Amino acid sequence: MKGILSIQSHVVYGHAGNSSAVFPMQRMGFEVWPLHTVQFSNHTQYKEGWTGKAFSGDDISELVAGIEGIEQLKNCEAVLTGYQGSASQCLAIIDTVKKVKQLNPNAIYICDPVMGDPEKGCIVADGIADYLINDVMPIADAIVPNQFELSQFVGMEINNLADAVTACQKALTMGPKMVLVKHLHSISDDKFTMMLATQNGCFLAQRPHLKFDKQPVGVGDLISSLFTAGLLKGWAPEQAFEHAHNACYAVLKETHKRGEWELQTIAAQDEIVAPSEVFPISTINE
Ligand code: PXL
Repeated sequence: MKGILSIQSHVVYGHAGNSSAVFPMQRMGFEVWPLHTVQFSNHTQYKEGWTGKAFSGDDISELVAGIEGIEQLKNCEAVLTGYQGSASQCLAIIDTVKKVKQLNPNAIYICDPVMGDPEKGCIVADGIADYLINDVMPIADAIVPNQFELSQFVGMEINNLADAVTACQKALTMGPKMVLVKHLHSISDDKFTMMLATQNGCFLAQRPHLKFDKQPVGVGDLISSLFTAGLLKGWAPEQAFEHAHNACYAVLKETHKRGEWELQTIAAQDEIVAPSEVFPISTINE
């Protein structure tokens, strides 16, 4: 049975990491093999804190070896990674991606390089960012960074649209064939902006900024999962990008309407498949 190996965090309560990403991919029709990097009570942005633990790099390798043992790893069509619990897990991910690609040369690797944002309370263990930049992002087919993560990867500041295009083009020379910037905050205050860069050019998607008392968490994990599912449907990257953008907005609208902080992926499930509000993407002419 073919499937998507999704290596991310698990939260018992709410939606972040695999707890944000798995259901949308299932709802879009895919078998998902969730492999958890941490098991926390809730995401790390609750001011009350959280409980739980990170797994080790060996825990990941052991589970992947088990799937290989039942001769299913060759059926892995995509590896998707997000929030990592320890630097040693990055090494296990590199081994996993290599092994999957050996067994299935058509498999793709999508990397959401979660580096953390201490100001927001997104806490990521020390050493992870270095591994992501130097070892993990270069072997990905697609990366899904935010503006900060992209600027760390390519080693340049991003202050406007032209910088963002330059940074994406540089990233395309460093290994990945697709760069989806899940949030470009320096482009506009009143619109939420995402960018896609491939060898076909650069594309922009913009949607209204919904005002939340507290910004929902796990939105990036949702976007990378929707993009992965779209690519596996065989859609062109631009189409997968536009769908991810529209479906993400639909989930945010439902979350906003209900006055919730945790993403309302279950309530918005039909919109994940067929978003009712569509924001056509535009091509950026350089
Ligand atoms: O969405 C990023 C993320 C993933 N997993 C966990 C988190 C966060 C962000 O705070 O806490 C556990």
